[in-house]
Order: sequence, then C-alpha cells, then structure tokens
Amino acid sequence: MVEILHAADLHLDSAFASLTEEQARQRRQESRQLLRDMVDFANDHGVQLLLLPGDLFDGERVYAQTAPEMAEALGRFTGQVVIAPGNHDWYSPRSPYARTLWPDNVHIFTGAAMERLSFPQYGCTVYGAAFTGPEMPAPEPFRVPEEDGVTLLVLHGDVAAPGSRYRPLSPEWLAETGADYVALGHVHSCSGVQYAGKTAYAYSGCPEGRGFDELDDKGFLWGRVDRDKAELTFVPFARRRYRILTVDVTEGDPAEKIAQALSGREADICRVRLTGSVDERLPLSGLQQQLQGLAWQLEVRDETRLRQDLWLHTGEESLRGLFLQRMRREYDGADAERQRQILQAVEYGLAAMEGREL
Ligand SMILES: [Mn+2]
Repeated sequence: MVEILHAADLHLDSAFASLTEEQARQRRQESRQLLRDMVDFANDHGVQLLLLPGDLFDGERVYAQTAPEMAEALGRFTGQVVIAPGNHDWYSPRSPYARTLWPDNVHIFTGAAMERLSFPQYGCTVYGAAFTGPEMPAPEPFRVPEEDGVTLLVLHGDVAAPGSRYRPLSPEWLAETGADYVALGHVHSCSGVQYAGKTAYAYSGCPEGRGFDELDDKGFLWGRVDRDKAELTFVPFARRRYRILTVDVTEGDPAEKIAQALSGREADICRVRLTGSVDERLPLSGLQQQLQGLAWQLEVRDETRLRQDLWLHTGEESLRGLFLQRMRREYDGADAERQRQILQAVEYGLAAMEGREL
C-alpha cells in the first residue's frame, strides 16, 4: 500500500486575462505559494508519493523564479515526486524541466515511451511518459509486469476522447495496463476514482480555477493505493474560487441582496448576474463600487428587465400579446404577493416565448 497525493494542471504563470495586471501578478504569486502549501499538506499527512501528471507550467516561457521556487518547494517534500509533462509544459531541452536543477527526490519523465521508476521503499513501481510536443498520439499497448508490486501510472492524456490530439486513452487501454492506479492530468475538474477493469484512474482536476469556466471548489486527490484498489479523497485546496451567483432584484434593495449573496466570498472571484424586473436601470458602477471588498474581484452583470418592458407587447396580435393581456388582468386585481408571482410568471413566459435564457 502506498500513500499518494495526486495533483495536476497548475498552469503556473497563466496570464489571468480577466484580472487587472496587479491582481494577475498576485494570482501568479499565490499559485506558486499553492505548491508550497501542498507540500506542507503532504508532509503533514504522511504522503509518500507526490504524482504530478502535467501542465504544471502554462507554457515554455515562465518567470525566472517559477521553476526554481517549484524545485525548492518539492525539495522540502519528505517523499518522492513524479512528474509527467503535459501538452502545455511538454518536455524539450528548452522547457523549464530541462533548464532547472531539481532535487534528488524529483523524477521527471522525459520521453514519449513508457519509463519505469522503482520505489522499493514503498513497495511500488511508477510508470509514465512525457508529452514531447504540444500533441501526442494514442500510446502503444502497455502492460505492467506482474512482479512490480503496487503499480502506478502517471500520464497526461485524454480519456474516452478517441479523436483527441492530446494522447487519447481508451478505457480498454487503461484496463489492459493492469496498473492499480492511473494518475491523470489534462481535464480540469476532478473525476473522482473511476475503474476500467481492475484499473482505477482519475483526474484530480486543477487545484485552483483560472476563469469563469473553472468554477467552485478545486483541489487534489489524496489517499492510498493498494493492489486493485484506490481509496482517494478530493481535498478542496483553492485559495480563491470562481463563483457565478444569480441574484433576483425584483424586490428589495439590490445592494443589500447582492451583499447577502456575497457573504463569505471575500477571497473569491465572483460574477453576480442580476435578474428580475426593475422600475429603472440599476446604477451598475455605483453598486460595484459600494460592494467592493465583499469579493476579491467582483463583476456585476445587469440582466434585469425594465418593468414597463414586461407589458410592452400587451394586446398585440400574437400568442405573446394574448398571454400578456391575460396576465395583466390578473395582475391588476391581485394582492402584492400574488403580483410578485405573476411578474415572475410573466418573465418566465416571455423568456420561453422569445427563446431567451432567464
Ligand atoms: Mn493539458
């Protein structure tokens, strides 16, 4: 049995295009710190193998301190580190992997063919390969030898995506390997542990989101691997999460309602979508300023509809017109609570008829 931590797709030195320059700089610094924190976690929890299947760097060009800081952080790990470069940080003589002095406990796959690392102190063997260019074909069939003890594979690749240019890996190929666990990189959300035959495999996802297409909790997988069994837990580790919050401001003070939705999000990067109907256009930049500080970065999007607009097409000769006329009659004779429901029904109805998203 071997204790592992599996993390991937750090994409260090990403540009973070949606942030200000200063914030982007801070984020890059934070993601370098993340690796140190991860090593602390690993040391505190008796992890023996740190498996890093690629895209640790966002590209070939990194800031001068990035790779040396990574080497320094990994050098403080009490176990062994295995890195399998991916499509963003593919191995070449120009890559940070080749140009950095790594501590003895760091092992980096450098070839496209499977390489073998033996760790008798943990009773296990690790296989893996690198990306040696920005794209890789499907690997040759591969099977681990029976006598290897607990066997792990560390690979960057695309599972169940037959046409992929990023080393497509079929479940059949994974099952054929006979490995006990395949630590994968490339997909940025955690897959949880899956099985192909007796072979367990997983994407850990990225430990930190980089945009609104990488929402909510991010982290790594941690636990133990034994013959034919992987017991791994997802550990949320992101310092900042990307969140999209929808706030209906039909009623009440918009600032208050947004503040409520943002409570506890000081460290996060939030996009607030304002929905519902309002009497007049919201003072967006004022709101944004007033609520500064409730999130690390806040973006407010006005998707509300002016109340009068709701009834604009009442009575026109169409399904929409008839619908509005009917709703308007009900609205005029209803109490406040009922009116609120009717407004909402009108919003949904109009959205459906106009093929819009609410
Ligand atoms: Mn990738």
